[in-house]
Amino acid sequence: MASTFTVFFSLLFLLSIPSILSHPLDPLTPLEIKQVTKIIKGSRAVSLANLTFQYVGLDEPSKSTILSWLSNPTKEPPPRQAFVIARAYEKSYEFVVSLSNGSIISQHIYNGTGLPLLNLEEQSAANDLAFKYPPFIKSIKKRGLDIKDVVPSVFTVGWYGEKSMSGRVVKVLFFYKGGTPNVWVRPIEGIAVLVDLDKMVIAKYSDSEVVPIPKAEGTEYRGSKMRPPFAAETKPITVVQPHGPSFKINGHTISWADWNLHLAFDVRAGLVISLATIFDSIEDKHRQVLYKGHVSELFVPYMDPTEEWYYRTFLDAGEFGLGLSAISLQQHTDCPANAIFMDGYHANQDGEPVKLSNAFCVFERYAGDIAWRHTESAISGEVITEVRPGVSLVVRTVSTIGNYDYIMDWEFKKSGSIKFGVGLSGILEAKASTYTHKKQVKEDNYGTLVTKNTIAINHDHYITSYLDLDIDGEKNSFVKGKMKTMRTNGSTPRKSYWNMIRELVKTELDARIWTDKPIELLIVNPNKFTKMGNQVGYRLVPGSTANPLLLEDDYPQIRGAFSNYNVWVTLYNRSERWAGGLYADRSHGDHTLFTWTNRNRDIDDKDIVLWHTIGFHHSPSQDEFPVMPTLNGGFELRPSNFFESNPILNIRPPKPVDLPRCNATTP
Ligand SMILES: *[C@@H]1O[C@H](CO)[C@@H](O)[C@H](O)[C@H]1NC(C)=O
Ligand SMILES: *[C@@H]1O[C@H](CO)[C@@H](O)[C@H](O)[C@H]1NC(C)=O
Ligand SMILES: *[C@@H]1O[C@H](CO)[C@@H](O)[C@H](O)[C@H]1NC(C)=O
Ligand SMILES: *[C@@H]1O[C@H](CO)[C@@H](O)[C@H](O)[C@H]1NC(C)=O
Ligand SMILES: *[C@@H]1O[C@H](CO)[C@@H](O)[C@H](O)[C@H]1NC(C)=O
Ligand SMILES: *[C@@H]1O[C@H](CO)[C@@H](O)[C@H](O)[C@H]1NC(C)=O
Ligand SMILES: [Cu+2]
Repeated sequence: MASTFTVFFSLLFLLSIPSILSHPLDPLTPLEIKQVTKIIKGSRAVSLANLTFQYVGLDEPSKSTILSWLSNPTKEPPPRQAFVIARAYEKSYEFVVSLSNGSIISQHIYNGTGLPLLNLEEQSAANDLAFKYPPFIKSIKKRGLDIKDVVPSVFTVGWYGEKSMSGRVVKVLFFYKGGTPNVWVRPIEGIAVLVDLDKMVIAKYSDSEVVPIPKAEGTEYRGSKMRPPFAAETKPITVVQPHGPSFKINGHTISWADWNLHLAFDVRAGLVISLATIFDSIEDKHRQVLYKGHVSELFVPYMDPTEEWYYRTFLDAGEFGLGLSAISLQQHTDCPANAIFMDGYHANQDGEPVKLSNAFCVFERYAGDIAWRHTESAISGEVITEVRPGVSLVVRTVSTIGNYDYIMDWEFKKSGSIKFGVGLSGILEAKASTYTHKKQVKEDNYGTLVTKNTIAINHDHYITSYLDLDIDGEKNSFVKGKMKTMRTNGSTPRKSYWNMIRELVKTELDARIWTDKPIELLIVNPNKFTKMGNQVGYRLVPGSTANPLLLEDDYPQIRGAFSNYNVWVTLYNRSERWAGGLYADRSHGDHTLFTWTNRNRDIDDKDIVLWHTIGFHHSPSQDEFPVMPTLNGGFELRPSNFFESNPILNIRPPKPVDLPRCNATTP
C-alpha cells in the first residue's frame, strides 16, 4: 500500500515538472493542490475519514529567497511548499508540505483561540440540517410559509467573553424567496439554528418570535423583470483597443508601461499583488515599490444588540474568505470589453482543486481622464497647450459575501501611483418589523425603515489593507509630517501660514495614527536621497476614515481592534499578515495588529509594513433599497521625491490613430 502510494506520488511529481518553470509566488496549481492532499492523507497524521480542509495555499519562500531568485531568475526557483489548515477531531491542524519531495515539513495542532476559515461544503451541510429537523418544519408551517421557498444562510457568531472555546458553531438563519430572488430583505425573524460544524449537528434550536415577513413587492432587481417607468437611458459606450492591450501577461506576471507586477489568488485574501516595480528611465532600472499588497481583513459589525442580531460582527476575510467568496467576473459588465481574465483555484473540503474561472480581470482604464496638462496663455502671441491622457492598468476582483458585494481594484498609474479602490454594493442586511411608517417607531430600532416592515440595520465596514512597501529595498522608515499653523511676527501683513514639521517615527506605538487631522505620511528609504537631497519615498493619500464607535472593551471591537487606528506600521514578520489573526472565526482578539504592535518594535531603517483601513459608518437609506448603488472608497500610494522629476513628462503626446471615431453629433 505504502509503496504503491510512493510510486503514484513520484508520478505526480514528474507530471508537475512544468510548474518548476513557474514563478515562486504563483498560487498552487490544481495539480499541486492534489499533491498536497495526497501527501497529507498519506501521512496518516490524522484519521483520513475525519479530515476537512479549511485553508490550502502557497507557503511563500522567505523574502530573502525570493529576492535572491529574482536577481537571477534563470536559476532553479526555490522549492514549492504549501500551508494547510485542516480540521479533525475538533482540532485545527497546521501543515507545511514540501511539493518538491513530498514530505511534511511541519505539522502541529493549533491550540490557541480562534478558528479557521469556513469551507463552502460545511456551510452547505449546515444549511441543510434544519430541513430534516421536525421542530423547524413546524415553525415554518406555523408561519404559513412554503418550506420550498425558505433559503438558509450561515452566520458566524463572534465571541462574547467566553473563557473556553465552546465549539466551532455558527448560526443558520432563514430568508424567504416566494416571488423574489431578493431574500436578504425578507428575513424569517425569530428562527435560529445553532450548528456545531465539527459534529455537523444542530446544537440548539430556537423559535423566539413571529414577525411577518416583508412583502416581495418592490424587492426585485433583475433587469428581465423590470417594468416601466425606466430610468433615463444613455447610448452604448465601450473602450476599443484595435491593436490589443498594451500589457503582457506571462503566467501570473504582468508588465504594462513601466510597471511589472505579480498577481496571485489566495482563498483568504482574494487578490494578492506582489513585487510591483517601476522602471525609472533616469536611473535606467526597475525600482522596487510594493513587495506585497492585499486586503488583510474586512470587519463588519452590525449595531443591533437584540437576540438574533447582536452577534453579527463579521471578520469576512478570516471567516468566509475573500477568495472563497470571489465570483466569476463577466465581460462588458463586471469588467470592460478590453479586459483579460485570469482563473483562481482553491481546495474544497476534501482537498480537491476547484476552479473559479474569471476570478480577476486585468484591463487598461481610459475614462477620458487627464494625466497632466497645462495651457499657457501668458506669453503674448502664442498659446501653448499640452495634455496627456490618463490611461492606467486595473486589476479587479469582486467578492460577494452573502448579501454584500465588494468590488476591489488595484490601479497602477504611469506616474508611479498605486490606487486601491473598493466599491460596496449588493443588498442591505435587513430586519423584519411591524412598522410601516417612521412615525410609529417609538423605541430605538437600530436602523432605517427602508420600505414597509423592513429596517436596514446600521453597521460599519472596515477594509484593512496589508501594504508591504519596500521603497528601493527592504530597509525603510516611516515619516509623519504634521502641518502646523505658524503665526508670523508682524513683519508681514499675513498673520499665519502652515509649515510641514516632519518627524521620523521610531516605534510601532508611535506609528498608530488617525488621518483625520492634516498629516502627511511617508514610507521612505532612509538611505537614499534625490540629487536635491530629498528622501526618496511614497506617500499614503488616505481613504475614507471612520473612527470606531463601539467601546474599546466591547467584544467585537477587541476582535476588530485593528480598526482602533486607520494607519499602523509594523516590523515585517512573515506570520503577521492577517490584521484580525490567522484564526479569525470566534477569535478573542489576542492575535491582532493591536496586540503585535504592543511589543513596540523598532521600525526605523527596518523592513516595515504599512497597514491602512478604509472605513465607512453605514446608516442605510431608502435610496439603497432594494439593491445598493455602489459606494466607493479608496486610497493612493503616490511617489514622493521618488523620481527626480515628473516621470511622465516625457510621455509622448497621443498620435491621431485609426480608431473608429465616436462622432459627437447633435441628435
Ligand atoms: C470520524 O470518522 C468516523 C468514520 O467516518 C466516524 O465514525 C466518527 O464518528 C468520526 N469522528 C468524529 C469525531 O467526527
Ligand atoms: C524536502 O524539501 C524541503 C523543501 O521544500 C526541505 O526543507 C526538506 O528538508 C526536504 N526533506 C527531505 C526529507 O528531503
Ligand atoms: C498548547 O500547545 C502548547 C505547545 O504546543 C502546550 O505547551 C500547551 O500546554 C497546549 N495547551 C493546551 C490547552 O492544550
Ligand atoms: C520677523 O520674521 C522675519 C522673517 O522670518 C525676519 O526677517 C525678521 O527679522 C523678524 N522680525 C522680528 C522682529 O523678529
Ligand atoms: C513573528 O510573529 C509571530 C506572531 O505574532 C510571533 O509569534 C513571533 O514571535 C514573531 N517573530 C519575531 C522574530 O518577532
Ligand atoms: C466620423 O467623422 C469622420 C470625420 O469627421 C468621418 O470620416 C466618419 O465617417 C464619421 N463616422 C461616423 C460613424 O459617422
Ligand atoms: Cu454597508
